Amino acid sequence: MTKIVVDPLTRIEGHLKIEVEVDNGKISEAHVVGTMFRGIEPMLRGRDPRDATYVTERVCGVCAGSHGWASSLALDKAFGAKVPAGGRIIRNLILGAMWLHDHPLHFYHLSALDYLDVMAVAQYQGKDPGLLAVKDKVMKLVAAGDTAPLTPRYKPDEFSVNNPELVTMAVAHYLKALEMQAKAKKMSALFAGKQPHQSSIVVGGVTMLPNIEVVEQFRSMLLEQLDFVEKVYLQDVLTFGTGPLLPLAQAGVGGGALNYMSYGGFARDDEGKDLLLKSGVIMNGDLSKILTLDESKITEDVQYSWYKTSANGKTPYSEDTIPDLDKKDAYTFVKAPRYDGKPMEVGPLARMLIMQPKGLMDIIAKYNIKPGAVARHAARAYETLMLAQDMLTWLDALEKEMGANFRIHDTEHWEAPATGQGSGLTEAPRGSLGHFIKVADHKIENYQMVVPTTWNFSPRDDSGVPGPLEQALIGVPVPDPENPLNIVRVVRSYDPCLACAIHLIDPKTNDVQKFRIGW
Ligand code: NFE
Ligand code: MG
Repeated sequence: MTKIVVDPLTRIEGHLKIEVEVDNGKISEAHVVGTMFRGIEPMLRGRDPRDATYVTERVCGVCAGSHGWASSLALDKAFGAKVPAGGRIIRNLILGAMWLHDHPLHFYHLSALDYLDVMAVAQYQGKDPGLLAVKDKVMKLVAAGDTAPLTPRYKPDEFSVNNPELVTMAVAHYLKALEMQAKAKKMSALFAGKQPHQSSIVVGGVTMLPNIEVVEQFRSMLLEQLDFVEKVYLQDVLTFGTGPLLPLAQAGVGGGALNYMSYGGFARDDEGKDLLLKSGVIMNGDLSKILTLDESKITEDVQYSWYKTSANGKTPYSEDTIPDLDKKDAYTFVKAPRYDGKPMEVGPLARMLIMQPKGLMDIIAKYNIKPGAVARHAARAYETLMLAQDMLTWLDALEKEMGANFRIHDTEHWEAPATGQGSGLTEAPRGSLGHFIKVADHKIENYQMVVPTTWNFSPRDDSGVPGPLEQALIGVPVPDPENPLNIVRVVRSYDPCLACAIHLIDPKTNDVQKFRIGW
C-alpha cells in the first residue's frame, strides 16, 4: 500500500488536499480535505438582509455573480418580492455571460494541460501560420527555460496526447480562450455594472436599466462567443474525448457516486416553470427515472468536518457553522450535504444526465462513454453551447419588454420584512447552489450557503459514507505514485472551488490545527 498526498492541489480555486491509498496500482481509499475556513455565514448574522447579496459575492472571485443571484432569489422569497420579466432576463444575461467566461476557462486553463504533452509542439512540421506562430512562442519559452504554466508539475503519461498538430492547436486555443474570457467578462459587465463582483442584481430584480444600444452590443458579443463555443471549445472537447482520450472516456475513470442532482436554473418565464436547465434527481445511475427535487430533503452532516454539531438540527434553516478544530475524526472544513441522506454529484454532468439532450446522448451512446472525468468535460462544453444559443432568445425577449412599461425591479418590496425566510436555489457553473435565509426583527437571524463544491467534495457523512469525489477516486489507476496524473484529472474534472465550499486562513502555515479563526 502506498499513500499519496497531493497538497496543495493547484489550478483550482481555494485550498485543497487529497490523500489516497494505492493498492496494486489503483486507489483503494480517498480523503478529500478542504484546508481553509472563512466564516462568511456566521459573519452575516445580525446584518441587514440586503447585505447578504454583496457579502456572499465575496466568497469567490470566480462565481461571485452566482452567489449574488442565489442570495437575491432567497431574499425575493423572504421579502415577498415579485421580480418583473425585465429583471429576471437581465439577471439571466449577467449570469449567462459569466458562464461563458467560466466553462472555457476551466477547460483550457485549468484542465487541458492534464491531458497534453505540450512539448510535442516542438515536433509540429505543418504549414498553418497560426500554429507556426504558436510553435515559435513555445520554443522561445523553452529557450528562456520558462515554460510554466504550460508544463505543469506532473509528467505526461500513457494517456497524454502527443500528436504535434493536435497539441499545437490546443495551445493556440488556450491562448484564444484567454481573449474570449476577457470579452465574456466585459459582456457581463454591460448589465452588471462591473465585473468581477457585479453590482446590479438586488432583491426584487436589477438596478441596471439598459437601452437598446447596450442590448445590441451584448448581442454582437454573444454571437462571437457562440461561434467560439461551437467551433472551438465543443469541437476540441469532442476531438480529444472521442479521439486520443477515448480509452479514458470509455473506462469511466472518475465515475463516482452515480447520484445526480440539479436545482434547475435560468427561468424563461416569470413563474419559474420553464427553465433552461431542468431540475431533477437521479439515484444509483438510473437514467430512466428522473425524480422530482424536494428541497426539504437537503441536510448537512458534520461528523467528519471541523464544526460543532448544530443544536437545532441539520437543515440549512436550522444549522449553524461553528468551527471545532479539536474534533475527533474530523478531517476537513467542508461539510457533508446530503439529499435524502445520499451524497449527490452536482454540476454539468449531473445537469446533462437529468436533461439528456439528444445531441450529447447520441455521442455518449455512439462512443460508449461512461460517467467520469472525460464525460464531465463533454457535458460542460455541451451545456455551454445550449446556454449560448438560449441567450440569444433571452435578448429577443428583453427587447420585447423594453416598451413604455419596462420594469426591472419590484420597488415595493425593497425593505426587509420583520420576519421571513426563503431559499434561493439555482445552478452555478459547478452545480447546484442554495442560499437559505431566516429574517427576524428585520435582520439576518441565520444564513446558510450550500454550495456546489460542498456537495461534490464533501467528506464522509454521519453514516460514514464517503462524498462523491471520494467515491470517484476509488479504483482510479495510479501506475506511478511519483506521477499521480489521474488523481488531478479526476479532481479537476469537477472544476472545484474550495473558496466557495468552505466559505481565514493563516497565510504563514498550512497546518490547520494552528489556524487562527477571527470573525
Ligand atoms: Ni467559487 Fe461556485 C460555482 C458556486 S462553487 S466557484 O460555480 O456557487 O462550488
Ligand atoms: Mg455552507
